[in-house]
Amino acid sequence: MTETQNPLDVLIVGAGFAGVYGVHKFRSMGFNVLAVEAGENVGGTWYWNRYPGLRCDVDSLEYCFGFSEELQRDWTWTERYARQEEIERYINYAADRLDVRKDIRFNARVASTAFDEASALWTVTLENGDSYQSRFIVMATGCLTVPKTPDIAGIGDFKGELFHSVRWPRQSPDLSGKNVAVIGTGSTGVQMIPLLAQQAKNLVVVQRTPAYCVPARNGPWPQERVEYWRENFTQLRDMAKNSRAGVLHEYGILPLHAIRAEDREADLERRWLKGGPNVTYAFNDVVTNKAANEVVAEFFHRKIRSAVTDPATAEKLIPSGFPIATKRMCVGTDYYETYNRDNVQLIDLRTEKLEQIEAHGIRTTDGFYPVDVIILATGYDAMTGALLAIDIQGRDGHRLREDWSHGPESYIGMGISGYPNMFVVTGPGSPSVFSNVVVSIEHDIEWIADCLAYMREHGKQTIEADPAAQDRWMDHVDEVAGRTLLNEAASWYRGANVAGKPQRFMPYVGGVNTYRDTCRQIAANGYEGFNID
Ligand code: N01
Repeated sequence: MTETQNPLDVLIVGAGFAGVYGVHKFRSMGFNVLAVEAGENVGGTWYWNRYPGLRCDVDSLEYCFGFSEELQRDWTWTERYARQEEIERYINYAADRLDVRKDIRFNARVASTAFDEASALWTVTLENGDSYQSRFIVMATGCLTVPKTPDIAGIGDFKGELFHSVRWPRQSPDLSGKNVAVIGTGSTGVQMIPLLAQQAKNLVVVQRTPAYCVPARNGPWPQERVEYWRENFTQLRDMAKNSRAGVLHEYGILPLHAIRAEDREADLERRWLKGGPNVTYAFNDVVTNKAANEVVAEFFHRKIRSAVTDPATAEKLIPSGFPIATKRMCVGTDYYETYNRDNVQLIDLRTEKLEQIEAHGIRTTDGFYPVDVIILATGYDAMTGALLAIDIQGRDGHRLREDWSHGPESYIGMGISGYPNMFVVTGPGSPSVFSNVVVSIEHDIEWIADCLAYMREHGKQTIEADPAAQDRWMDHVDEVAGRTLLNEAASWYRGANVAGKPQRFMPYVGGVNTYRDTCRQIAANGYEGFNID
């Protein structure tokens, strides 16, 4: 590490995609920058998560940095959906090429940050007591960082091995010959279940809410596809930036009613065969119109019934009670087919109650399932978990834990009233998890960089979201979510998966394209909605 100057210009919390790019970007502008990272290496979620089957559910050609022609040109993705190892290798490659490690302190978890009015500096204190002062802080703490551990009766009495997917051991445990249980059937469960079923003697899946899963149809990239992307990367990336989700999905342009029934079915089938989430974009009103939503949901239900041999098991796997695509779609390989295996059992908590975990298994109202290993695929305290894990103290005694006790509030996801000179990357109130998050990360880092340049150029000390602008923005965030069916699901997007967490739809769903235009306009108007001194 290079010697740290005190105070720093910018301190970044986290060294995932956002932290790595942030160090590079701000440093290249002549700022003194340091990133502090809890892990022992770069990667963020791709450093911590390493469970069997983990892949990214965005095409690898799109899930990468776009700011550097060189980085892009010299890297070759091998598969449509990259495995964790490949993404981790990629971010290490980027960190090496950008030479950012010397400005990252690893094994350093931030405990608190506090803003001092008199000096207009932030003090950032690590868990080991070390502290730094910095003019600006950039929270690059990630949306899916803090694991959620379920409060299930008896879990502490279990005598076998217990793993959370987010803290999977580096030395992957050998599950052969063992009775394994997985709790949770979100994206994580869906990815690991088919592989665990191949390894374990028996696999018990504990399902509280069935998942809608699209087939990944993963495979090696054809050489010509890789070359096409290499040659046209800038244009393709620009198209993604100007799209609804920051990804080159095949966005349907017509609503359900404008398409003949037989054409709908044929298009859904074509999209299903192509793989990936495209099937949920067949009509432009899938998440706004109940009738359109039901057509897609029914299509999935038929697919589940045809994939699963036992009709009773198929019924247990069919989601109910929430519109399709209002919880994050899962992308899997042989997920439903896995339930045709003799060594896989499904506990559907809609019909069978989980009574408790005992020393050597799981007891439900229907019986006892002996298990040696329990894997929690129970998700995250998403979007706010990592921020609120830090005691963030702003101006005039503002404390983020208190200010957000009714749910997160921000101005364009990046600024928070009461917290001058603090920026959040992919924060609640921005498209974040409702987009290709790498595209959103790049946007936010670049927007913050422009803002820092503006402050320097104009000799300004502090920038802070105006409370009225923040209120208006949050009303808009609520309003665009309210135009959709998204509030009808108890999803982690709304904080519904964590007991006691205030429920408010957190990502901005007005579109990546619209959001980028808004942020551009705000900057062009001299950072309208921010108070600058
Ligand atoms: O977490 P989840 P995840 N008893 O919250 C269940 C991203 N991701 O880690 O739905 C029993 O989605 C819970 O049930 P319910 C992606 O954005 C991406 O799977 O709350 N069950 C649910 O089934 C994703 O959406 C990739 O009723 C309990 C499951 O656990 C996000 O991360 C890969 C329970 C948790 O599902 C989170 O996914 C993996 C309890 N007490 C993840 N508590 C990529 O491919 C919870 N559950 C990039």
